[in-house]
Amino acid sequence: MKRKCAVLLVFVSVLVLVLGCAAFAADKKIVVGFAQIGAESDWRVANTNSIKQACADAGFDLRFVDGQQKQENQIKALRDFITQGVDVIGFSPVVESGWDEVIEEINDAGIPLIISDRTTDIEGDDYYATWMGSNFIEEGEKAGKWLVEHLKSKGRDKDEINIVELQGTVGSGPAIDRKKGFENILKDHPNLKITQSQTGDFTRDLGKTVMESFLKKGDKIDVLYAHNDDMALGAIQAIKEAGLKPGQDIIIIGVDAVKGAFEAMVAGEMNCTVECSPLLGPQFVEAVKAILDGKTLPKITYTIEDVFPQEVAKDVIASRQY
Ligand code: GYE
Repeated sequence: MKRKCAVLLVFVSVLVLVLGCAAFAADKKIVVGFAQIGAESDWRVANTNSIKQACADAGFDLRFVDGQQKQENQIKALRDFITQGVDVIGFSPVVESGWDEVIEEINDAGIPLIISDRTTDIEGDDYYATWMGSNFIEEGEKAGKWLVEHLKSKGRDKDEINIVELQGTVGSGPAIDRKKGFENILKDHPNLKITQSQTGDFTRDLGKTVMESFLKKGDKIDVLYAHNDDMALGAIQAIKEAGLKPGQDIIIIGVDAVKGAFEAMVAGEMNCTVECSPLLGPQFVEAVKAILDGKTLPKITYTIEDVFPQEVAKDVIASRQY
């Protein structure tokens, strides 16, 4: 009898243990670390909101760090995620170079890595599970093509056209590629020249300051090509303060298609924005789930995007989500 009781006791204990573990496993949240660049632009704020919302909807335990546009802060966050043993790491690299060491550490720890939005200069594609974002070269080309067509429609395609360029963060994927893409188109149009080009670090404040210095030089400026809308919006302010009419005296092209750009276009102060969607949250969440389910994802997934000229702004503005 005693023996039967002992066997039963062992059986019950094991059962309790197994059920307990199962309940714990069901309760255990997926832990995701995300090292964001900062909050430098409206695009970035929308991107952060999209990621936070999608992770909350999925019930993830999201460890989110704002790197305040400093690479060292992002590297520290990535190392902290390794120490915490998160299930998946996501990040958007502020610049392309300088990630080799920390990414090796992530790989050695066996934590899957999702890169979103920006790119690194590391060769090969073994070091990350998947990358999602925009084709920045194509965005630059779209901006260039729109300009060529616009000048043609105004009968100015044979004129000497001076372009000033506000570049994004030095060494970042979108700054390098949006410049490259735009110049790809200019190559076939020698009368279109970039006469001044400087970084505005993707911020509205620097966009304004740098535009002020472009204007101070006193040379003729026909076009402003800004690598994002925030810098274009800052520049519009500078152009107005200089007594000129943005969108008329100077043709203004931005990238992102944020609400502020549509408002400026409706007001006739900006001419075109090339879309770059920050709404990557749902795609990010799907990628996390797929990776943890052991699925293999495509190494690159580009977002599908549009170009919005001033003429369509007032019809489209109400439907914009960021
Ligand atoms: O265009 C800019 C932001 O990396 C695509 O970063 C992103 C860029 C975006 O600050 O507004």
